[in-house]
Amino acid sequence: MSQKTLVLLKPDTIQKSLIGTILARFEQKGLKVIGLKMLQMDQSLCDSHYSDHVSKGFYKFLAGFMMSGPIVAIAIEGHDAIKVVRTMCGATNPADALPGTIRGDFAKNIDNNIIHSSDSEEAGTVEIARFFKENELFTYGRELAA
Ligand code: FUP
Repeated sequence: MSQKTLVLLKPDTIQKSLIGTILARFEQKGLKVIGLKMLQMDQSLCDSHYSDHVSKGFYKFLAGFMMSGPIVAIAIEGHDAIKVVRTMCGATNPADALPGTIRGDFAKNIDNNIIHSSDSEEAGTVEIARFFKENELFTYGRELAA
């Protein structure tokens, strides 16, 4: 089943010059990039994106990290994209993330864990709409890749 998911490359990804390396993994997997932008989160965008976490003890630190520098938002489409992308990202805590996963290979600790991806199809829809206007999302074929 084709699904859409939102990926955020967090400020540590940009600072470690890993944008291309991580984006390439998704392209090489055959997933389709349907939206792509660089931005810096503000408090209100961060609060809505992490609405499940705003009351938690770690939130202030998480929000400070997420707003500390530019991020890259990627809307991705593909077969079972929610599960495929989350599997590629690895466990939330990089200490638990397997080698070969993005967090397993590149992330330092849970405070700086490189990447976000939507955890359900519903979240994917809501999160993509939060970061992209309709005219920033694209539908296209792959005839030229043949
Ligand atoms: P994920 O779905 O993998 O992004 O993980 P969560 O939604 O559970 O957590 C979102 C972010 O909160 C994580 F990327 C890191 C941060 N977090 C902490 O800093 N401490 C925690 O105990 C749990 C999450």
